[in-house]
Amino acid sequence: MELSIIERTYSSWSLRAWLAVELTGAPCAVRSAPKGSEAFARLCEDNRPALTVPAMRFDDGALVWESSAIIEELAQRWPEAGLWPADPVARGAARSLANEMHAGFGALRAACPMNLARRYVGFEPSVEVLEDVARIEDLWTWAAERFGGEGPWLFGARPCAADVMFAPVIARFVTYGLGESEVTARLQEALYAWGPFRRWRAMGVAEKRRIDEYEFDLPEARRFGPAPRPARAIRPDEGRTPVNEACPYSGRPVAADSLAEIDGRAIGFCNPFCRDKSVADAEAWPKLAPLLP
Ligand SMILES: N[C@@H](CCC(=O)N[C@@H](CS)C(=O)NCC(=O)O)C(=O)O
Repeated sequence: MELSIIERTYSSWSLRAWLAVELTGAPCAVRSAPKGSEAFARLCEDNRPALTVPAMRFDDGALVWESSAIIEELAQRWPEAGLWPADPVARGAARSLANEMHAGFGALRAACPMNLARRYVGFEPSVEVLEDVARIEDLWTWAAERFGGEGPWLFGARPCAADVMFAPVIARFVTYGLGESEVTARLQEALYAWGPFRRWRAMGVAEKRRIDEYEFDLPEARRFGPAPRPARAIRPDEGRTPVNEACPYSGRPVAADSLAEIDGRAIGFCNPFCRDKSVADAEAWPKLAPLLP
């Protein structure tokens, strides 16, 4: 499978599809292109008639775009993954929440673009945004009380497609300081500690792309979520020797320009992207864990 996306820090629809793929556990290549670039135009041409990302090319050649369609297709192809709750009553509710998200909340989406790199202080939401926030919190509390049990997710102990649909909204609430319900706080903790989300966020940092139209000139609070291990990229002229010879992700030889110091230990990777996603959040990567001090 190949999933086409744009910048991870900003692309909320791409994030939804990626998280849904992660729920299936199926291997999936990612093709990423910067928004507005020639590479993005080529990607769209290859995915015709899809005009947007995410777009998924399945192994049998099926092309599926629109995040909700991708999620449905994944749910049908991997029924054992439980993308939707098994209980029909809970499933009906989960589908309703997910679809209301896909079709709605335009004021929130327009005024508060997803930006996983920021946590602003002093953002002043409009009345329309606050109405969206109130409706979302009402939906979350309603679902969590009826179907969530001990949580932490909307429909229980593990995330489902409804949580995936709302993941970028949960992140917006963190970025812009929105929401005040107990369920909101619970979902925020759960999302920012969830491995697939942490990895996506770390790769967004490693992409080092900034889209000015999605940035605000506001002060920022401390980063939300589990604190990453102290880490930095090592310059080639530092002459450090890594503890490993093969990249923990690809198995390819370590490259001289792709070393990182993580918790004081020099670890090597096969390219700068692998290095930088590890520096951003070392504990998000199961394959890196055996090399960490
Ligand atoms: N309704 C679509 C929305 C997809 C969408 O708007 N994707 C954005 C990226 S998050 C996009 O492809 N933008 C193209 C562009 O900005 O040129 C879905 O659910 O997948």
